Amino acid sequence: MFPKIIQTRCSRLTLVNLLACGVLSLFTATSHAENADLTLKSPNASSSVIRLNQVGYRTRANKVAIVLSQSTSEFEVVGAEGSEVVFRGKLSEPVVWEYSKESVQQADFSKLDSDGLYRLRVGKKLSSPFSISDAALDSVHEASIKSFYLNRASIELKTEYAGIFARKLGHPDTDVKVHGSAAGPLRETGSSISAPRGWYDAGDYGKYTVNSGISTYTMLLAFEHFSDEYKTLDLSIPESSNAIPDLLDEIKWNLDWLESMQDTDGGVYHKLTALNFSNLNTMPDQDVNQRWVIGKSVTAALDFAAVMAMASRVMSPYDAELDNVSQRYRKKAIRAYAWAKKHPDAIYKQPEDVSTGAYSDDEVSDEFAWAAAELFLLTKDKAYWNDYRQQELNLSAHLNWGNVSVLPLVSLVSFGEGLLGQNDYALVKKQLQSSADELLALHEGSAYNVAMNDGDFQWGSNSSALNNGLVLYQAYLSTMEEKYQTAALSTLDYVLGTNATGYSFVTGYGNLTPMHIHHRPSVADTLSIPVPGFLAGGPHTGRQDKCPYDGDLPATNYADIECSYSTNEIAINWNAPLVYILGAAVSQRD
Ligand code: 9MR
Ligand code: 9MR
Repeated sequence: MFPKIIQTRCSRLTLVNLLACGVLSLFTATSHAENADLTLKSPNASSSVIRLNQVGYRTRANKVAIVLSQSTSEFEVVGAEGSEVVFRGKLSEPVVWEYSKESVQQADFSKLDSDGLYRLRVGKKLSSPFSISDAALDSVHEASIKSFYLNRASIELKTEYAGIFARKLGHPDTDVKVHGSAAGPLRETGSSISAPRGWYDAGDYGKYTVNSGISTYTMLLAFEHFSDEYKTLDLSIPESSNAIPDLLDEIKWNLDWLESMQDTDGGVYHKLTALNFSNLNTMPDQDVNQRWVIGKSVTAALDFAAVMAMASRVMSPYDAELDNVSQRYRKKAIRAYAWAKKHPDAIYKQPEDVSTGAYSDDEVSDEFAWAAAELFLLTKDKAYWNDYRQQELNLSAHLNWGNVSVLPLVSLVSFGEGLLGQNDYALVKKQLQSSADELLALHEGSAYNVAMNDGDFQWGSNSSALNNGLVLYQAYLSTMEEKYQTAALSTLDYVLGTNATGYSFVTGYGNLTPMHIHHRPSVADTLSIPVPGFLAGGPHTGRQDKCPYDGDLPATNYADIECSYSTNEIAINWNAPLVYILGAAVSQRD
């Protein structure tokens, strides 16, 4: 019999259900752990010895748990109630993971492919329950996308779509003032523009062009790579009944805003925020501070150009419904790129009267390469290709908002076959493959089965893991070699519980999951649970927020407290690769 597991009820969701499911899974799993007559009494005691994907494994997926070294060399998988043994295996040799200083062993139960609800047992220690089922990730996948809707600016979230997370409209952004740092001849300091919609960046209410760029691109890439899944996915958002796939509708909410960030000269505002962060305990509608467009930077222009070019390609099949949107995006992309070429030194500098996020980056060759590659793919104009080839890229730097070197390769390999000459295509493919091979080596050498290095344990470390997964997945798409898929999807297991903190980092999903994210609506609403589907930033030792922490190592320095914006905030550029990897996982076919 299929055990009582929430994923069965949540597998094919209406979105109202989804919101209930996000909440329910939080409590159902916890009560399993508490009620079962087992060695472990508290819901998180398992995390002290056995770490695994608390949300679940798809039936034929790779399944590896991490066990703190034990005196026995064997493990078992048992039914969730603790009785029958369904699988026996040997633990790997103990190895110390440098990032948590623990000696750990791997328990590989990939061969167990009968659906059910189970626990892992090592000696007398039992893990929290986990499911094996092809529907295991459906709910978290949909929630990871729905979280973008739940972080929309300029819209009331109605109960019909948002369930208990309904809230009033905040930040209409129809009267945004031009800051001195962003003024030009046609738009003077203090003049007003309208720039509504978009997603809030994170736990704050700012809208930042650079970070929006990589996030929107990643979502568009997910749509392109997993379109079979996304053409029919119903997210229960206000646009669900139109002719556009819901994921594209959601992305377009942000593109609508992004478009309006372009100045009349083609340059692009760096961000749209108040001068300072609002108090944490503030709902969107309560934050009525004046909002400003601030700065015009080369990175904003280039990221804007890259995303508008990509969006122009992806949206073009829907031009009839969307008022020829692809032509508009195309023109905007071309103009932003031309502005960037004229202003290569326009590095964003935070004005003295502003203290919101900076997203400043003075290494712009990667952004130039990315925008040039996207514009080449869109327009087929060789001038962009020549520009692309002039940039020197540091391909061993891992993907994040400030380093997008690998993105032009991802796009050129995915969409450039036939357009690039054979030799050029072979070259970009080889470069992408060698980035993936470096990550594969990290994965294979990792005691925790995750492709992460020192640099990845930074602000938003969970997204570093998933971005590495995204790059690994590109090698799978171009070679169809399973090892890349396995390594890519392991990053998902990592964020869903197979990590040294014992947390499943997606709100609402898992046995032990963040309850106190640094996210204004989650703090300020009257609910005791956070808004679901968000990925917490994750551990690293930066401690920029000066909050109290238990762990002090790269992989353990994490605290589920509101204070901790450096480890427990959420952000669109962290959720976007979560969506991508979940999209990859749910699209996995035999
Ligand atoms: O809430 C802000 C968060 O969204 C940012 O990521 C973070 C870093 O820029 O800053 C947070 O705001 C804090 C500010 O920097 C310092 N004073 C306390 C604020 C949190 O309430
Ligand atoms: O993700 C950003 C991280 O790389 C930076 O070190 C940090 C401080 O500048 O800012 C992070 O981004 C935050 C942004 O500045 C404001 N919105 C919330 C973002 C996530 O914490």
